[in-house]
Amino acid sequence: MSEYFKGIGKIEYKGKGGDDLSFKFYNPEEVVNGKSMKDNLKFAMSYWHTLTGQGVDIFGGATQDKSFGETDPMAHAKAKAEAGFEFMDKLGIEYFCFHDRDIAPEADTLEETNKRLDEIVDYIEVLMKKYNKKLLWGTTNAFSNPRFMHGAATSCNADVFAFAAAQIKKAIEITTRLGGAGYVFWGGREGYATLLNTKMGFELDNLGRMLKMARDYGRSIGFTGDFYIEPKPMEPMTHQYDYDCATVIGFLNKHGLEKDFKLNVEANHATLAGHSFAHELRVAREAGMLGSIDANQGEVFNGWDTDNFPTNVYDMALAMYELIKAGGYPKGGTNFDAKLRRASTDAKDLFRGYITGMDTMALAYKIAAKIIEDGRLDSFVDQRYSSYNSGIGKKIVDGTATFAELEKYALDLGEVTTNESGAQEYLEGIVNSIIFG
Ligand code: XLS
Ligand code: CA
Ligand code: CA
Repeated sequence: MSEYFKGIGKIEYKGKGGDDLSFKFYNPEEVVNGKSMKDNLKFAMSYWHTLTGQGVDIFGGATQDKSFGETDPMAHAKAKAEAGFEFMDKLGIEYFCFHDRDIAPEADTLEETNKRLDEIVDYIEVLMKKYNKKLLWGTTNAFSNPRFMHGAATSCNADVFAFAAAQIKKAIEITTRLGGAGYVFWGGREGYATLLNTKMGFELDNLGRMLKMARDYGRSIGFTGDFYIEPKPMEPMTHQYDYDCATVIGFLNKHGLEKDFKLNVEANHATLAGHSFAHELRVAREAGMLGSIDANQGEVFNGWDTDNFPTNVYDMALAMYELIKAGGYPKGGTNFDAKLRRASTDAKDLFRGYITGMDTMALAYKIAAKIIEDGRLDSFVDQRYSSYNSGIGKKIVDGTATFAELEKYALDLGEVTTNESGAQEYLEGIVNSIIFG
């Protein structure tokens, strides 16, 4: 087997003085919250950006070569897999995530495409054993091929729905075969371009039908992992149905999918929806549905999905606070759905991107752990709601208070005399002193 990333050895933790090809803050064996950082963060490589993305944008072609020295489609698929496992091995990343079409290219017929998948899955299985790597989640690319121009499960064309179902069935089979801990549904083109041609309610019901069939089939073949929906508000469609966490949770509850599905929350999609990443994670956590994370960040002033490697430690610390408060990942992990900038063409850049991302996540996680250990934020919040611990507040929470009783209470009170400060600036100061103190 050839070495694809020549001249780059295993990336080690060297601390603050380390060079660009070492971890400065991520020490895999460091124990925080009773677990190693490796197990707290459960890093995953995204097959698509890492091994497939070539720096293409709508104004120009490839700037990064991902041929791995091969031109034949299946030889290329194998070389890609080899390069991917070498990359994970060198970075000490334990997990990976893929779309079916990332690992093997489509052929002329579905039957032939499925044969290609079987062939590459056989090979990936060998590599997983050799390098001791695990599949965090699998998914289906039911959005790139022109047949999905109107969507997949939400297409107006029943033949497309059937085709998407066949593709999802196969992708769940290979995910199960590779011991995947999760299966993601990102609604690639599940949305609309214009309401003028769209039966929205009908499309949403069809999406529910597809997910129920997927769940039932997955369980019937022994898939015990979590299913995830990954919210995103727009792009490629004008409006995507899985807009944000709150929307998706409502949808899952309506369709009886809430026991099998959790959320795969992506940072860049949160900001596209006009939310902070921490907000989206809070929504998921409060619903008991925080499953997995796609770690990245958007360019602050751009309204599209730029999938940069995460560098904003402050925002990520508030996000990691939500993860720790949720009790960590149930079965998920931290997938770098992140890509190099188009002009980052040095052979080392891919490693540098991951290293910076992993260091950012580690710093953020450790800060979040300190905020929780410090306890001032938690005790402030507990105190802020303490009027619900006794008296009329307790009756409201217990569900025993009636409108008549509350009216009498208010009349007796005459006016609300105490309302304490929300003290936002005090709390922001605490966070800063923990980060920089
Ligand atoms: C695209 C999504 C996609 C999902 C997997 O915006 O982030 O990459 O994570 O289909
Ligand atoms: Ca994603
Ligand atoms: Ca994205």
